[in-house]
Amino acid sequence: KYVFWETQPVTQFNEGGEIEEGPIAAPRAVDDVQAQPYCLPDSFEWCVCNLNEDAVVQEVYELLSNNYVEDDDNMFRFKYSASFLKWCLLCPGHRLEWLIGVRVKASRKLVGFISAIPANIRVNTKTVAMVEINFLCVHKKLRAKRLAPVLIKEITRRVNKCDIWQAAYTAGVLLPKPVATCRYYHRSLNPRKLIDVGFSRLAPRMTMARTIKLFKLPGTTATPGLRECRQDDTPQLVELLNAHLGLYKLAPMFTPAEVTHWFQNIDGVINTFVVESPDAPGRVTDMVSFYTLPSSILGHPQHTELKAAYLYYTIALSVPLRQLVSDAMVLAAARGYDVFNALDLMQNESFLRDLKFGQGDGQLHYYLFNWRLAGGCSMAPQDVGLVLM
Ligand code: YNC
Ligand code: MG
Repeated sequence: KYVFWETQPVTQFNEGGEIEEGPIAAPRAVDDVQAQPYCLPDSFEWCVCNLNEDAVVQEVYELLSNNYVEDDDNMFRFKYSASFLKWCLLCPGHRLEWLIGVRVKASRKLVGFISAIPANIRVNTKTVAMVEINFLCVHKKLRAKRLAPVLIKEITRRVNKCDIWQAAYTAGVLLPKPVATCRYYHRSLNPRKLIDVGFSRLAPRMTMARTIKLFKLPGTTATPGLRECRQDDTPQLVELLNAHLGLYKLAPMFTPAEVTHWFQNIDGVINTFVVESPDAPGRVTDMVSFYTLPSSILGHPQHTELKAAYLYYTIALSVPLRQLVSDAMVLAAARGYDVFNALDLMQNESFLRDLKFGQGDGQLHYYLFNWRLAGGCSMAPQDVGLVLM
């Protein structure tokens, strides 16, 4: 039973029938949104995490490094870097009051966090000004004390105060009610290390040598004209992205400032490559991007970190998507990544098998807050054109 989520404007599991697509809660005025922050237990207080201050980024980084998402077997834990958090959360239109921390009053120690960033997201035919919620985290020693619902209600209040009433978020846990459920796929770049640390296993009747050979990638990329994305590519990328994302039922709509921000090259954070047409210099025809999200390897004597690349947005028009992603993997392997991950959303099914991705365990559920699909239904992974970090 979902004691908290049953009280929230989200699609419930038992819905169905003739219900129309759109907001779940009746519209409200900003002035009717409670002015006071929600109450925390006595020994805690709210804070704004100003990520422009290095000391604060470091605190959020440490909270997440030690307490954020782990796999089901507690072998790995996401380790978002400090520079990644800044890229992700200090995006165009960000508001510092949406980077919410919880501190212990006595010690000032940061023990809780949740974030929102603005995004225009299209669901079927309607484009809605939303926020994306991410990095909900409560310190391990404070679990199961119902702090998470307070964090969620407080960020909802602060977002509502800005006249925004919808949100998108993803989680590994099942909550009422996914708009879609995707799966992660993993492509070994450094199979020996992945097997050593227990991320993958030697397939039956395979030797290490044959496994390494199986996953060996070409030394160079295949696509003529592939190069790092530059800021002056933005106008063309805006057109390409917004046209391409029109194929999906759930997708962001990017402004030029957002394209410049999300599709840049920051070492160890985000990499974006475009194809500049060999026939028409200056004309961009394709793009591929991946972000960097290492995981801590918990309790291994030699290895402490898994370096993972996650496929972000892609547009394949002049070459097959399979080739673009293969080139991205070649570039990632050359940069020392151990594994290349992708979800089965958008058109990714078209390359997963050929490029030797294997299905991961666990699922990634996509959710919308205060927005229901017609009939309370959900969509297929291939209908999802939204990638959250
Ligand atoms: C979760 N991940 O079901 P019920 S993903 C949402 N997202 O409520 P307590 C979650 N809700 O069942 P704990 C959730 N996980 O009674 C649990 N819940 O209805 C629900 N983990 O609260 C849960 N980060 O405080 C239950 O649980 C209630 O101490 C229980 O804290 C939970 O960022 C958590 O996985 C996740 O740090 C903070 O376990 C803690 O366990 C933790 O007793 C490791 O909470 C890190 C982790 C979550 C990553 C993410 C997206 C979050 C989305 C939140 C929902 C946003 C709604 C939209 C708001 C804006 C609206 C506008 C406009
Ligand atoms: Mg708690």
